[in-house]
Amino acid sequence: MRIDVLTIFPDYLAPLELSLAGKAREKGLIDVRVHDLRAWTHDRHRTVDDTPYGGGAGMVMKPEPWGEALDELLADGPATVVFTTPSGQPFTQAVARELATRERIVFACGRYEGIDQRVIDEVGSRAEVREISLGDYVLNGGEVAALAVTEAVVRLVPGFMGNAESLTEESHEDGLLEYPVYTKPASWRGLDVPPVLLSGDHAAIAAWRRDQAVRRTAARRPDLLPASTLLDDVEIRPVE
Ligand code: 6GU
Repeated sequence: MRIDVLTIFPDYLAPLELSLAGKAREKGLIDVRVHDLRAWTHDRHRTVDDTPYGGGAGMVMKPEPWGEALDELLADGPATVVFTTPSGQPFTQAVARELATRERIVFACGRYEGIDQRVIDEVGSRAEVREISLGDYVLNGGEVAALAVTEAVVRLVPGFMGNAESLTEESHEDGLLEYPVYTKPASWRGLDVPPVLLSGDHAAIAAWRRDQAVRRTAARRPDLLPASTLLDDVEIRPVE
């Protein structure tokens, strides 16, 4: 998978060299290229923004540098173009799974009050476009969102994770939050690990974990429960 990131703060994307994405890069599974949008400006001040038509606070990102940058990156072949914006579709594990199937993703990181709408409309006429938000809060720019989306997507690329089971047995993959986890020692500061986990009874452990996952989801994220296809006869009451 090739990932290009267009931003006016290329240093912000340095973490892509580290950690999970860095490992995928070393293994040759992903090819990440970060580009400074200002490389596609032509004036002395390398201007990327201007005042909004119609008035109002803040600045809008000018269309020309975006148009030329996207022309150049899309000339290498088809790609899904992801605009990171607080007015986008909420990013979820389902969106991550979909993006993980793509050969190429180009992230366009917006700053200020956003990018001139014609950029999104025009690239939409020649490439698959997604507008994605990290959640219902405001960041200064889309760079952190591009990092988060990249990390969530890259770990789903086949061959990336050593243990394929840990991909399916975690929060959100089955529509539920993950059950609580414990490790040694069995007793710590007077707190004991739930005895069922020490019982060796694998069916009982699976049933307990599922029950805990449903309780946690009901208490913290009740909005997720109708989407789960796995709901059966677990009684829903608050997590103690
Ligand atoms: Cl993708 N960008 C900005 N600027 N703010 C956000 C966001 C993105 N997602 C949540 N808040």
